[in-house]
Amino acid sequence: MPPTNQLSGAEAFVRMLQKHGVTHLFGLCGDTSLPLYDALFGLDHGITHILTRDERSAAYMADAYARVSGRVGVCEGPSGGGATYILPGVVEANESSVPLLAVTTDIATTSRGRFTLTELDQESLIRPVTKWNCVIDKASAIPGAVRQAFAQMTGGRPGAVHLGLPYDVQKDPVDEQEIWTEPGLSHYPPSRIVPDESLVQAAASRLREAARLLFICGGGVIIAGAESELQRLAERLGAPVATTISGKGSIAEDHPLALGVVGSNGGTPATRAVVDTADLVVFVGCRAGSVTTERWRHPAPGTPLIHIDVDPRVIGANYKTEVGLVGDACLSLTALNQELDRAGRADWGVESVERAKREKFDAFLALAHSDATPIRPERIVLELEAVLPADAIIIADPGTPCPYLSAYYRQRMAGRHFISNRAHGALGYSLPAAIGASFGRPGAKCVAVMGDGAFGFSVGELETLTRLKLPITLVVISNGGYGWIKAGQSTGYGGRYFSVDFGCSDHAAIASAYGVKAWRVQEPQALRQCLAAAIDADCPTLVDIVSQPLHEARAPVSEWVA
Ligand SMILES: Cc1ncc(C[n+]2csc(CCOP(=O)(O)OP(=O)(O)O)c2C)c(N)n1
Repeated sequence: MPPTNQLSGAEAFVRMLQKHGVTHLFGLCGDTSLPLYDALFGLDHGITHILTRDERSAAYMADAYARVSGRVGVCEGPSGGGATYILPGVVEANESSVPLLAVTTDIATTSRGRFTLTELDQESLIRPVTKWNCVIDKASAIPGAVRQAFAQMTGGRPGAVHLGLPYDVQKDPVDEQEIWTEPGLSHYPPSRIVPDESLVQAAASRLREAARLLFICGGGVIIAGAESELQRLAERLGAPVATTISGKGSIAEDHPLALGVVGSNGGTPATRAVVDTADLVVFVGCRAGSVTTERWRHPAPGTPLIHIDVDPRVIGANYKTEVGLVGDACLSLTALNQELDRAGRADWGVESVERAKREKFDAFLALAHSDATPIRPERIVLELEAVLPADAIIIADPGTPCPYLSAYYRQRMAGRHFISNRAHGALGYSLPAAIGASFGRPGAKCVAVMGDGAFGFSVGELETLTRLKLPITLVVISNGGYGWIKAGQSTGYGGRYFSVDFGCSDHAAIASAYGVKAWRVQEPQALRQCLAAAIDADCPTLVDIVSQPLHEARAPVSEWVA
């Protein structure tokens, strides 16, 4: 035992998390984590540990927790398999600009190179998927490494970091006086980057000239809390506001200038037409990636462009840019609002949005009111929208949920109320993410919508859900196969279906066996009542919906390959 003015490495680590305002830790135990768990057991730290059934889930929970709370998400797992299993969540957070701290414990430094069970170069494994990464080789370096980790993950473009804690390092002593922090790093952004004034003026003068200006907003607007400044600027200029999937919530979608999601996943011909008509596009907090731009075709190359992003690498990566503003989205939009005074051409913005929305939703509603079986995905979105409160948080897995909810679920409040894992789109995100989100925003109704393929990836966490008694609702869109890929084989490969169908399971029965209150719905007329009952219940619920397969549906998808 270390003397009284000293802590063990594991205790020092826990104290450093506590000092940085960490209140939730998602993770799964292992041999190399025993000192860490003992420190969590012994100290009075106020951190709630959420035991998961898979490290991947722990990382997804921490990711969603961070997305909805504006705080750092923290997850942990043991050496070897724990590190390899935690990795999918680390990469998703890092690429989605989410501040996530992944902690892995490790074999003792003295056991390296001796065929020790679980030995793995965890630092090398995780390096490509993090902003910063370090396996701490001596206990005295723990406080400094934790400070560095928080600065790195919250500074500039937020992202993921990894800290490795070898077994012996967790037991070695650390001087208590080293336990201190820089203030303000538990939230993001902790400090903001101001855009260059002369570039703000250049951008403002281009905005003044444009007749058909369009904003395309990515996740950066919500991360920066720039929703009000965006709305002010759009109203001032009379410009439509389109979003990426991650940017859904940059503006309330019932606003007359809110165009909705554009791109190959969730965009429709009507929304694309507005993108194609613009004579100046402003990307805000948006990487202008393959899905948003339908592989860099909409906007067409050569369209005059302004790009605002906190990450200089993004600007000019995909499009020739007239003015690039490197800076925080909120400060950049505020600066533009201060620079501009004219009232805009509201007619182009409001009229083009109105026309596009009418065309899009007329087509949608014709299908959504259909009583056909198996139940159409359009009907599911309509009924879900009808029963959900405006402040609900919806998390959409890839497959049917992502394009349908992106396109047709009208998010009535600005802010983070919709999440989809758009960096890698790995299946099985939504269930654990809903658990993380419910801790990140207590009291909000969290709903995970997944295909039956995605359900199979995350089913183990049904036990976590019942253990924690969280009033989360899961919706399974069940079509007996990997529908998205089958649709790709239908449209691009002559309907030569190969190894995309699996058996139909009764997901309601599975959920019931775990103690989740569940319904199986085959008739469209029964859907609203079941969804309403599930949403209202004060316990975990699941609604299993036998649905039209994606390759037979009219999905708002222009390309099945990103
Ligand atoms: C981990 C992972 N493996 C493979 C894929 C490729 N993929 C994208 S969508 C999809 C099918 C999804 O099936 P399901 O969850 O049942 O939803 P559906 O498309 O049928 O609505 C697959 C396999 C993926 N996104 N993630």
